[in-house]
Amino acid sequence: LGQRGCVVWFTGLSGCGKSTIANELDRLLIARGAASTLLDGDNVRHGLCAPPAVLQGEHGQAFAERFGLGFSPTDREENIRRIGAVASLMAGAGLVTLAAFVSPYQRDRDRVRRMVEQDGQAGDFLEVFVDTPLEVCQQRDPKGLYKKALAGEIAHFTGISDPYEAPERPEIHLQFREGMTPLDAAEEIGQVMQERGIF
Ligand code: GGZ
Repeated sequence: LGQRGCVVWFTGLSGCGKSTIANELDRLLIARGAASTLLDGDNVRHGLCAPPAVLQGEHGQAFAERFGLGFSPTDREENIRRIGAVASLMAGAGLVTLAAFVSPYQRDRDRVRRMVEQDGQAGDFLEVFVDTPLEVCQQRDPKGLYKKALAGEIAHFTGISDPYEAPERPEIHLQFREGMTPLDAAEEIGQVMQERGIF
């Protein structure tokens, strides 16, 4: 490939825009000629972190849900650990690896950072804080999850009944501005990457 990989780690509340921005950045980087790839909740929780197929087949969905990863602190920790390990491998293979997960705990994000930084091949780790106010996320509510969480139908919902630990020192802090598009945000990240000589 002749390109050095890296991990760009997006964190923020459900509905903050991290997945949409990561998708825009992915396209922007590919247009620049980078080999870029994207991991997000939609593809990972149904694949890498889904319950084993054997459980689903033999015992039905309820049983599978019991053994797949949920949203307790330890399940989130394991979810982020697996994703971090995969992201680190991808980056080590030279890919610009974009990962968009709520990842609400600083400790879990720091663990991924160390994993990437200690892997001599993986390259830089950039933490991107998509800092969209809870009220805005709640208003967007694209999947109706906030409504359900507020009605008590979803337990451990980040921002409602579960904590979100804002990054202490993110490389990139995307503060919400009225009228800011996902493309604007992606370009801002692309700019920082260029300045740092990443791509
Ligand atoms: C937070 C939840 C929850 C709970 C389901 N808390 O907007 P979405 O729908 O697409 O993004 C959220 C996604 C979170 O999965 P992650 O793998 O990113 O979480 S973590 O990094 O914390 O492991 C949301 C949906 O799944 N979702 N229940 N209780 N988000």
